[in-house]
Order: sequence, then structure tokens, then C-alpha cells
Amino acid sequence: MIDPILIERAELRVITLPLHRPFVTSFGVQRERELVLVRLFTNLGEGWGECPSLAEPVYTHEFTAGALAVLRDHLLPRLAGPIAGPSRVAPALAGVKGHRAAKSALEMAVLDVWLRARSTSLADHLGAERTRVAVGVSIGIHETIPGLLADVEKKIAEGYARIKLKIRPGWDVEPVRAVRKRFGDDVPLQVDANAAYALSDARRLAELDEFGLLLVEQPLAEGDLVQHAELARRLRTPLCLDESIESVHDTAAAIALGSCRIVNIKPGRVGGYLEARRIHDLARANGVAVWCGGLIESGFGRAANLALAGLPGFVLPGDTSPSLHYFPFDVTAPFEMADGHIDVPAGPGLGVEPDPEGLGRATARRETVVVGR
Ligand code: NPQ
Ligand code: MG
Repeated sequence: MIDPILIERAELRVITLPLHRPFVTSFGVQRERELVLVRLFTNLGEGWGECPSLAEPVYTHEFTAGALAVLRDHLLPRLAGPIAGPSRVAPALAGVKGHRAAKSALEMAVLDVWLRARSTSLADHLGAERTRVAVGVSIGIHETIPGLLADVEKKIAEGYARIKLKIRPGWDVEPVRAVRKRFGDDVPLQVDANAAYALSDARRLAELDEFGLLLVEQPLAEGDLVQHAELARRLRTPLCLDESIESVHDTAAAIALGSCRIVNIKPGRVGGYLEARRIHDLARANGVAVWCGGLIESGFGRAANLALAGLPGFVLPGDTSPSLHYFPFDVTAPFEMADGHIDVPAGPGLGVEPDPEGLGRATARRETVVVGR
């Protein structure tokens, strides 16, 4: 038996990672990746967690300043007593509504501490069965079709196992047609609308059916489970939900309604890696495919996502691109892709260590929160 975890203090760090190029989606232009890292100091040692919220509340309601406030004032105080294990974190935080990305950071840091103390990797703890996972890439909205084609050509040459194009009204059928025409029907291809359409766009979206896409991700608004079910009846291309799925509860509703045939699982969106595993288990039991999404995480979140993506129900390539695809440097040793795959981290806990140089360069500000003694 291992002692319960006692958190002494937490360091909250805002980091900014520059992006090689602006990332354009239907919710706006991202020029850099700002997020919050949590480092827990406990009786059993240290652990790292990542809160993959954005600087502004444009993708979900969470954002940097809100995440800092909720972590400091509402979540960390709820972890002041002994914690028997990682599975006790979510119940301790359940009194706070929402803020799933912030909650996921704390559960992740507790997992890191606890698994290091037992010399177990996150991949083994979650039940991963693969030692390497297939990797896809997410390509932002371009100004021109030739610019898009040049980007896609590079990514195919780099060996990605699948290409995802961001779409929005005015940038949908034509870019997909152009990619198919230039690179053929064998390229595994999918699109992501980030909730930019309405059910009244069903006919436009049905024009995508002729291109043999793997899936259309989150065409309609977050709350539109019923509308997605109706849209699913009008399209041949499988629907995949991202923003609509915040919990295993939402997943059950989506499956019952027929809102999707595929789920993008992002631990930061659903409150943590343990809820992510429950979603995986439910989907798998119902014949619904899942894949690991990405929120342009730093090396910490990337490591944990790769562990999750090793579970058997993750049957499609993930948005788990190598670190240096997005950033010139990272806060851990960068993950590298070979042959369209990245190795699942095998070391204890998250299996990654902070890189002091990268962490120093990325850190914009930090504060310490005293939790208990
Ligand atoms: C998605 N991710 O699947 C998200 C959207 C997203 C890899 O497409 C900074 C820059 C933060 C871009 C968070 C991918 C972001 C971002 C999320 C894109 O919907
Ligand atoms: Mg998405």
C-alpha cells in the first residue's frame, strides 16, 4: 500500500509557446499557444498537469485568467485533505460546475505523482495496448487553394497517417475537392467545422459525401445533439462529435440519439483522462469508434494524450502531431514522428520531464498556492 497523497503546494504557470504559423479555424486566428501548467508538490513527490484552455473563451468558456482563478480559489482548496488516489480527484472537485480543462490539469498532476510513486506509466494504468500510435495532422483554413495544396503536400511527404482540414462556410467543398483531385482518393481525409454550420446547411454538407471522407467533425453547435442526429440521417459521411461531448453522460445521449458514429476524445474537454477512458469504454461497447483529439498541448499534455491513444478503441489516427510541427521548442523533450507514428511514453507517470530551458523561455508568469501542510 502507498500512503494517500497530501498536496503541500501548487505552482501555477502561464506559458506561451509561439506557433510557427497562425492557426486559423472557424472560431478565429490563434497566433500563439497560451496555457496553464500545474506543478504539484506533495508528500510523494512532484507531478505535472496541463490545463489546455485558450487565452480567450472562444473555443469553450474556459480561458487563462478564469482557469487560474478557479484553480487557485475553488479547485485546489478542495484537494487540501488526503487523496487516496487519482480516482478521488474528480469526485472531490464535482461541487464546482464546468471548468473541465482546469479539473483535468489537477487529476493529471495527481496521476503523475501517484504513478511515479508506483513506477507505473500512465499508458499501463489506463490500459493502453499499443506501444506506438498513428498520427494525423490538422490543417488550418488557408487564404488560397494553392496555399492549402502546398501545405497538404508537405504533410503527406512527412508521412502523416491522416489529413484533417478545418472548414467553415465558404471554405468547405472547394478545398476538399481540390485536395482529392491533386492527391487522390487514397489519402485518409476528414474535415472539422468547429460548430460553424446550422441544420439548414445540410444540403451543402451533403455535397461532401462524394469525397469519401472518414468523417465530418462537429458541423453543428455544441448543444445540437438532436440536430446532429437529423443531419446524420441526411449524410452518408459519418458524423464525429467534438465540442458536444463533455462527459460520458453526453456520450450516452449522443449514442442513444444517433447523433454520431465517431467521437473525438479530448481529455481536457471532458474533465480528465479517467473520464476520457470511460467515454472510450462506453463508445467501444456500443460499436462507436473514437480517436484522440488535440488542443495544441505542450509536451506534458501531448505525452498523456499519446498514452490514452494507445487504448484499443482508438481506431483512427489522433491529432497528436509531433511537438515541433506546431512550436519551435517545447517545455519537455519534443515528441518525434517516424513512419506516421509516435511512441507511447513508457516511463513512470506521464513519462516526460520538464526541460528547464524550454520551460524558462515559455513561462510568462507563475504563482504559488499553498494547499495544505
Ligand atoms: C479541434 N484542435 O479539434 C481543435 C481546435 C483547436 C488540433 O484541430 C490554439 C490553436 C489552440 C489552435 C485549441 C485541432 C487550439 C487550436 C483547439 C485549435 O477542434
Ligand atoms: Mg474539433
